[in-house]
Amino acid sequence: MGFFRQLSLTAKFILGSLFYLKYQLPAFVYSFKRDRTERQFASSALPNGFTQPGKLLQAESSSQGARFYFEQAELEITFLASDLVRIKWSPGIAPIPYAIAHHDWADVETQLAETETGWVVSSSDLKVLVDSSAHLTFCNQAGQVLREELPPKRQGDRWIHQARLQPEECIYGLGERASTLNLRAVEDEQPSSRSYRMWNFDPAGYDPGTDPIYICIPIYCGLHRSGSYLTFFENSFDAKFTFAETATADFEGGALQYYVIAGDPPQLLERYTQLTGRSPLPARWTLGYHQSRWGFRTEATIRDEVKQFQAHTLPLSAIHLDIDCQVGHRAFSIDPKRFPKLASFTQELAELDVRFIAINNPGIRSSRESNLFLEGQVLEAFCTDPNGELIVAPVWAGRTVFPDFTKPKVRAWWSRQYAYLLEAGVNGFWHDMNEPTVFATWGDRSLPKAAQHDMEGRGGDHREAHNVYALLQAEAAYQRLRQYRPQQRPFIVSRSGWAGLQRYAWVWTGDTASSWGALRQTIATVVGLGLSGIPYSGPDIGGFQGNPSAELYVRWLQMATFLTFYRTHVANNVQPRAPWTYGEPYLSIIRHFMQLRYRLLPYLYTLAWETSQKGYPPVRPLFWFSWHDERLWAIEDAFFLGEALLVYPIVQAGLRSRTAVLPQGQWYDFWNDTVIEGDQTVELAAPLDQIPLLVRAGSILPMEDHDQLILHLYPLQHGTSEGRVYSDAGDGYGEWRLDRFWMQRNEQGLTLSWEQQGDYDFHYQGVRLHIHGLSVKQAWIDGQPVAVEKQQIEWQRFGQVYLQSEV
Ligand code: NBV
Repeated sequence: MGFFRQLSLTAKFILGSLFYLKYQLPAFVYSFKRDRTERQFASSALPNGFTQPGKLLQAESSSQGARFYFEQAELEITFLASDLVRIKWSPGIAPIPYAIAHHDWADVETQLAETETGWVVSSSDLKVLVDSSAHLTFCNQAGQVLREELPPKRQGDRWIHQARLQPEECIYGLGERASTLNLRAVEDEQPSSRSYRMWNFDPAGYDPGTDPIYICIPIYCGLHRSGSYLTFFENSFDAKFTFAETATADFEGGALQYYVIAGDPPQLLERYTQLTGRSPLPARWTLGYHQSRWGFRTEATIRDEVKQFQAHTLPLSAIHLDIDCQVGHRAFSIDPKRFPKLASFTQELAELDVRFIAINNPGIRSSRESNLFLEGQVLEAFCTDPNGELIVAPVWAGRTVFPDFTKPKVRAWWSRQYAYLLEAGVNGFWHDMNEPTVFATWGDRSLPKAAQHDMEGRGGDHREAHNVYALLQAEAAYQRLRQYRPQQRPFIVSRSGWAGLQRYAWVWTGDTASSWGALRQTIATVVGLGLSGIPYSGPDIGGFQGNPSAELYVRWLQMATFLTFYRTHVANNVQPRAPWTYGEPYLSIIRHFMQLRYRLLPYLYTLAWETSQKGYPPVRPLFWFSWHDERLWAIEDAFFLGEALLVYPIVQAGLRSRTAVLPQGQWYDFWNDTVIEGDQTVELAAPLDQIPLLVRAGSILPMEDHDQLILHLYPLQHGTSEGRVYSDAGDGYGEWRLDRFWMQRNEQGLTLSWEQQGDYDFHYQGVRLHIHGLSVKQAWIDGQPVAVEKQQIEWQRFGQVYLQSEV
């Protein structure tokens, strides 16, 4: 590194440290105050000993289930669907249904019958056995045990729930975790104990193993030899989940109300997202590449950055602006000195097909100079302690107060503030620091647990509101964006959240290190988020805090090409990072992958549409399609993108090949069409300009090139398979179309037929078929012979294609 570059980095580092000094004293003072508030309003000490439900006194059937009266507790079992049951233990404060999106379930036929040891409540798909001392056993219809629960315990407000796990059982989910994909660690073939906290938290930079991080959701999927199930605890209080021989969920307060779903992994996610809501279809541009940096201070810097994309022939869909575009880091501000003509600037970017995304933190500067503060005061919008004193804490904008998003009036007021930025052409919002996070020298970096919240009028405190804070902020923003821009699909990226966040926002994985370990970690984190109902996520490519080597950046970007959120972002005290930072040969490799991403947009968009219909995450674990294959349960350095693509990223320095455990079936090497038999472990090449990428035999992979739709056909040896392409205007809520293709392969050749649904016009000029794995001798389209060149056929629309293969 040159002397001047080194000097400028050192100067930056010193300035950066001075900048942080400014926050240190307030952080120190706040930590004292927070502790004092906690002490002053501490809830009464927990009683000694636990209460258990005791003996069963009575059972009665109820609509869709049954009610059980134990000596010390009541249990209500309600089937919402034949494979989804809600379990409610009382006493306890009932949750406000923030997570729940669906309330009108169709009737389910259920039966209550007495057994030798207790009772069984059953539907056509699921049985719940309740014994006389409050053990619950969940079985599928074949009678196989999916889950066995011990009698829950209660101590004061605290509920402790325990379920026995099968020895081989794997556990996935809990929202966003910097953990192994299987959250239940197995050491020397024995499950060892692992705990996770349910408290959204900004770790201020993290490495694999850090817990908790920004999005904690009390949901997990259990997978074992007899099947799989999903459990979601509808309780937003702080909790500790421990997985050892049992799965223990220990909640600081609230009710013990939870849901159990039975089925294979796709069914679990489909049902869970019916309950908590599905991600709406995002605008098509959101699936392109996003460039971000903590350090885009001026219009000129951004203009220059966008020019560089053009100069390097790199595609770009959005630019993200961090807090340094604001006036004193204040919410909803953009500095007019540095962005003097915001509306014409966003227009200039729009003409280049680049969207402008603005950051926003939830805290509002506590100052009589701030209108937002004054308005909020009038509305009693901010969180207070139980004596009604405002909670003021240091964050980026200085002394900050926090809107209480659990109050409907506050959500309405807060969300109106998005209007003028939308008017100025801002296309999306990035919600940061919304755990909520404050600066503290020790202890929790958030509001005191005693902070008061409206909780939709019923009252409550931060113990319950903390984890839903960002969810409600996202909800407020989403609804308002829908209202103000009815013809544009909202784009919100949120750092924190809870169950149901998928209805409103995407997420990024926060302040990761720039290390190979963090790159590898991203896979388990993103897949785990998907299994927790959150389908759109991605890391800061190259990591947030640090300067990755060129190789690390290239490998990271290659992997992220196959994740949903594709964004480079970087901290302000390290080297700025963009696709061209490392020069050649890296730039060409990066360009190739970015262009591949854009060519894959029909595939990605169709997956996004499927997500909106079914709730399946586009990025899936290896066991998704073959959950009975135990070899796949703990693989955490590979993933599926949809059904067709199997991605084996390179997550170690210097590696130029890697082993890959293949699920059953046949696989085509994306780069050279070699057909590989599944159900084995193979070594795949990974020169720096490639990562192992396989295509499932039977896939019809839609890609595009300018105005042409390209269907890559990867036929099975024998049999029929289907492919789909969803399209619409790319934004808004107008017409759509679904093109469905059937591919049938036999000894003589291959037939491809096309069926079209929906009213949106087919917008491609033509279709190119690219045939892999079969050498074509002759081809006919709707009975007419056509030319085949280099395994490709170009045509407009067709009903049926017949391809005769060389013998
Ligand atoms: O706004 C600055 C950063 C942002 O760049 C990053 O992506 C967030 O995760 N932000 C955190 C606040 C400060 C981090 C030290």
